[in-house]
Formats: sequence, structure tokens, C-alpha cells
Amino acid sequence: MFHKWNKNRERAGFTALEVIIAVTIFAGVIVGAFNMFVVSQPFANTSLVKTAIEDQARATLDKIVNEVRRAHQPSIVPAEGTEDETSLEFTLITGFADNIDDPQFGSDILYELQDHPDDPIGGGDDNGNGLIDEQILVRTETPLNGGDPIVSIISNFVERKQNADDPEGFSVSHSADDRITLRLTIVRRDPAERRDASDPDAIIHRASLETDVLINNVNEVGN
Ligand SMILES: [Ca+2]
Repeated sequence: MFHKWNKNRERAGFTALEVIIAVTIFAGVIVGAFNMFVVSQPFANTSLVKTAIEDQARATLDKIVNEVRRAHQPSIVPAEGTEDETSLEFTLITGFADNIDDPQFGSDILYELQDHPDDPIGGGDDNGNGLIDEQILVRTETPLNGGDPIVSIISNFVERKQNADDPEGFSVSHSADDRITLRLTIVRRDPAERRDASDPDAIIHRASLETDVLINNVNEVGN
């Protein structure tokens, strides 16, 4: 009897241990699944931001390239042999009257790097978006025959030059063989970032794209 009671007691203890192990494993699985969900959300957002800034840089450069292809070559500023300017200006050709020597001119187009109006240079993050003194790329179209200029922001979140060796967030070079090289750098803070923008460890994502366009020399006919 005593023996049997003792055996039952051992059996009861073993069952309790089994329950504890089972509960512990179950709790571990639940906690693990929860962590996976919580942690994976910022990672998903991070990859979305990286894709978004690359798309933004590419789309902006494509737009400028498509327009500069229609530029009257002699009107392009910076002129040939100029490097790393922060603006690009030209007059559009809308067509040709009778022949290729007689271009018809359209609007004057200016692309220009500017300070963000809500975050002027000062070393701080005045507009609280996690970026210090970010800039904007502005397009101004001035109609040929007067009329008000049309001003639009074609890219925000343009990186400010960080130091003397760092390129500008938007730069234009015009080589001697009439090739225009455009570079645009877009920055965004990580969606999970909680540190202040002035913290050097704060995670900032960056997409820097460069593209070349050869100006069609047909526009130079008659020079
Ligand atoms: Ca800012």
C-alpha cells in the first residue's frame, strides 16, 4: 500500500513536470512568433523605404533626361567643360519650322537645388523628419513669351553635401564631348529609427544614382 502510494506520488510529480515543460515550450513558441511579427514589421518597412528612394531618384533623373534631350544645345548651362554644378538650365526646342536649321523655341527650363523651406541650413532638423538640412530639387518653367513661371518641386529628401569631399545631392557636369552627367542622392530615415537626427548612429537610407545623356548635336547645326 505504502509502496503503491509512493509510486502514485512519483507518477503525479512526473505529470506536473510534463505540464511545466509543455507550458514552457508552448509559451516559447508564442513569444517567438510574436517577436518575429514585431521585428519583421520594421524590416519590411526598411526595404520599402530603400525601394522607394531608389525609384524616386530614378524617376526624377529620367524626367530630367527626357527633357534635356529636347534642349537647344547652345542654351545649356552649365556650358561644356563644366563640372559639378547644382543647377541645369536650357531652352526647349518644340520643333523645326522648315528644316533642321530653323528650330522653334519653347519654354526656358531650370532645375535647381534649393534649401528645404521648412529646414533651412543650420545644422538641425527643423521640420522633424529625421534629416538634417535636407534639400529639394525645384523645376522652374518660364514661358517663351512672358507669363508667370511655373515652379514645382520635382524631388524632396535630397541629401545635403556632408563635407568638402562629399558631392552635392544634385550635380550636373557637361563634358567637352557634350555629354551631360546628372547625379541625384535621396535620403530617408529608417522607419524604425527612434534616435534624434543629430545622433551619428541614426540610420539614414541613401540612394545615389547617376546617369548620362549625350546631347543631340543636330541642335548645333548653323552655329
Ligand atoms: Ca529635416
